[in-house]
Amino acid sequence: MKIDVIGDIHGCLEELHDLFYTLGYQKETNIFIHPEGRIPVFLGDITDRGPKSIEVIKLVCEMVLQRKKAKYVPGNHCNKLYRYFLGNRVQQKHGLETTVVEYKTLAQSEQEIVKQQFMRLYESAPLYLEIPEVNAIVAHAGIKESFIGRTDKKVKSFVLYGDVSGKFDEDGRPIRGDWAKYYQGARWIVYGHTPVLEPRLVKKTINIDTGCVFGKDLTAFRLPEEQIVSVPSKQPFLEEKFTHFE
Ligand SMILES: [Mn+2]
Repeated sequence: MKIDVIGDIHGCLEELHDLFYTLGYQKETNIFIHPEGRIPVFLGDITDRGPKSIEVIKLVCEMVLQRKKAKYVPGNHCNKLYRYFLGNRVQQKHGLETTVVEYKTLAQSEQEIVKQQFMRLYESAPLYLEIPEVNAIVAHAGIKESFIGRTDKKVKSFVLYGDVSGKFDEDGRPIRGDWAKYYQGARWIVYGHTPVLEPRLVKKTINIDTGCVFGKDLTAFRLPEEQIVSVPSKQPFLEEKFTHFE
């Protein structure tokens, strides 16, 4: 099996289309198919902030659930949207508000379909994916080596929100631990969640959230080729949203 892991989309549907075409996929009855049978893996945070979250939900659901031509793991934004659809009281900020506005413009019957589809996608998704064929693990915010194989609360929080301490810097951004620096494993860990200007490669870990929704790129990581493919964003560039690692 050959895979193309796709970074945080955040409603950037046009850039996702561009990326699929750049990767050699073809559009076939609403979805994208690779002529050599490559499998796209969406690594979470498919909605919020960007212009077309609902369309991205529909495409991902069709590819993953109906046609079984792609895989998906959830991100923290997916978790929050799921809790919104459950009827939980969640704060409509940090991007969820844009998805809710889009959702509310849909006809009632259409809302019901989108909600059911997304909830099914979320409920049927693993917390993270182990893909032995390409010696890789795909987890939204990454995963510590000792967590691999576990799905308890601590691991769930780590793969969704990352290596956070609960402390914040002066700009109100969470202070994050740098788990990748300590990773010693032989398997690839492919993740996103923290926007970086260029894919960040540390040992056998790679962060491919190149901040498409903040105006940089949408990035894929191909395995087993270990190849990075990016397309430029069409969104306004917001430099302050990017994290700079040492
Ligand atoms: Mn995230």
